[in-house]
Amino acid sequence: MAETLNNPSRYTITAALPYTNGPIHIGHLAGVYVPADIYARYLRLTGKDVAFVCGSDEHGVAISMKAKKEGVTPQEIIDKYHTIIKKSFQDFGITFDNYSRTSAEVHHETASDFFKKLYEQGDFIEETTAQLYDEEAKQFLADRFVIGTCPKCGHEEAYGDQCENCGSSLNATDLINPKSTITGSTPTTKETKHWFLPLDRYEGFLREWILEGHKNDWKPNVYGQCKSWIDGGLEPRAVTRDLDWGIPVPVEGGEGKVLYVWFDAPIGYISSTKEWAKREGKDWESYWKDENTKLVHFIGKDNIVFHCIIFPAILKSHGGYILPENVPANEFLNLEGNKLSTSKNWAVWLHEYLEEFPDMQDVLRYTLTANAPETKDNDFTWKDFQARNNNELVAILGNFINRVVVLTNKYYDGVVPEPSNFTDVDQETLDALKKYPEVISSSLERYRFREAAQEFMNLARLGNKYLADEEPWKVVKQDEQRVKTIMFVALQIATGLAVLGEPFLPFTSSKLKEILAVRSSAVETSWNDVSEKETLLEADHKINQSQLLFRKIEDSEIQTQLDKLEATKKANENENKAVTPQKDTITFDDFTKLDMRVGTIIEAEKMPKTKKLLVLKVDTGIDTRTIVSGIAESFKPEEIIGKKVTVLVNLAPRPLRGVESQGMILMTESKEGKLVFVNPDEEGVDNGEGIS
Ligand code: B3M
Ligand code: ZN
Repeated sequence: MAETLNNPSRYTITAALPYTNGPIHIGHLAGVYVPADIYARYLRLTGKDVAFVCGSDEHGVAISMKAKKEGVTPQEIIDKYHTIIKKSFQDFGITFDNYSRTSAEVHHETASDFFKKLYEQGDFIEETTAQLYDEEAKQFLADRFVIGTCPKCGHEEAYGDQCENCGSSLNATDLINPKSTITGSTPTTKETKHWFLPLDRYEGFLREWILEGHKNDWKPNVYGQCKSWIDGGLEPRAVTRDLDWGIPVPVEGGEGKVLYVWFDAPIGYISSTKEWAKREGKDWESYWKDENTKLVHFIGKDNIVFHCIIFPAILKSHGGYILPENVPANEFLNLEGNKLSTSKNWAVWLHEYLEEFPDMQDVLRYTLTANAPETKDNDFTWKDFQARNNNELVAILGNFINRVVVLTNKYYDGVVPEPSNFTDVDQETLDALKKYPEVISSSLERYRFREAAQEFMNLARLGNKYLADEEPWKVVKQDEQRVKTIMFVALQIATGLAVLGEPFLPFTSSKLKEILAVRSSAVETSWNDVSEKETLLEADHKINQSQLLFRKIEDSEIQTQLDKLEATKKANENENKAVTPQKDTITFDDFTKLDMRVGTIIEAEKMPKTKKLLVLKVDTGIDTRTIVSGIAESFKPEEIIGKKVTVLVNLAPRPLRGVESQGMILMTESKEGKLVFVNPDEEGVDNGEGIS
């Protein structure tokens, strides 16, 4: 029994349900989906019974806001992004057993049933309280409909339910200086009834289960966050909302209200499992109610409170469900030094990557794993992406496989040669190969995916070094028998790489199995076989021709991506550039008082001892007059002589540094902050012409 508990054979693996308010980007992949998929693939390879479930999170304010912004219905938004997200996951090789959506009937039913059960058990507090209200939009403000300063960390853009900066879970009324994100106005309050989950009642349970039970096996960042919430005092949390998008509150008095998205979304894991089990003829309950099943939630750090505190409290309250064994939340991935942002388009979008780098899923997967934000926030850079590809995948793994396959075909027509006596080095190399499954497993089982990927690459390094030291291409001239042994050993490593590489580089592993012609027998070559089987690839087995596993990535391809980001940055800057508010209205008479003429600059020189001023002589058509203009940082005097300009001629003269300025030249500013003339520089416009 103890053994089954520590080493269960059934796993329920969940990956955070992405909001369907935008496509998937590399931050989502690195934080959640790549590690979850590596883990699920690994478990399957070791013969475990796995349900790897996910789906679209289609409720909540994130969706309503996106719909408002695009001027369409929430349904249109979720349909659009659900399709994009589902397809990009598929094309990227994420092997969910089921990808559902929270708008599915099975989910509405499951979530409603959960709510009803807790309601009937008296597990909620029903209370009428004052909630933030936007008078203009005639709407209660919760969650992402309101931002304000986080009372815990001072972050100025905390949401009504959560601060993404410090991870705190908040009530909208906790926010300092709240602002409606719908109208920008400052909310008032209005009374409304809601159901609250009294988290304070779960403190004892949470302390024992997490603080005592998972001190050593949960990641320090996850454990630490949980500890600080529990120690900080848990408070009741509203689990219903006054919104029109979501799952209707299924109890009396709930009309016009919906379930809080974070009440229904985690239940989506259960609904997704139900959907899958029904399709596959399995029993969903064994994946959620059997004490021997291990439940693991893969999430990003901003979701910790919901998965470690709120959802477990709901499961516990309901009764009969298992609790997560682990919640290996990751930190955040940045992009080229800046926070990833869907709204600012600061991202590498998965569906775009797949188009721009076709058949290169594994390269992104590998880069995101090798540089995963496991213990701290990390940065994705295109240069690092290129280096990981060119220096590791191409130069180490690709190079080794290519040498083995090309030489085997060249020397033996692709037939695995019969080895003779193994030297010490051969034996050590074969022994080292046999250790890899355990080494990599040990990292994976502690959720150290970067380390695991590095160990995998070390096996390729071992192969490379072995070939470089043994030099079969040289030895072949003197000792053909010896070369057979060398190639035999190298082919064992290649096969080991094909099997152990599957979780990290599934597309490559599959190609490699094809090259080694072990596609069907590889089913039998399981993870553990790599250490247990005497021989992975028998003599006489015939392999296929080499295929390109990885190609070099050129500097120009990286530059294209950097240029794309640069353009995004520019576009964001322009958008953010504050436009000066319009001045007070003037009458038409006010306007006609301005006498503006076309003029030509005929002389220009710098005003001595100043940085900004030029002294100009301007032919205004009326006269030639002196105008002092603060444009010296944008123009050299000689550049502007002969230029046609617009001049305000009836401005009262004023002395500037002792020179009387008799008018003003109209200027504006370019995007880059350079002054430019408001310029009537057209053929045939005479000086003195009025502007009206
Ligand atoms: N929809 C993901 C997010 O915070 C959120 C996860 C739900 S998991 C149940 O972006
Ligand atoms: Zn905060």
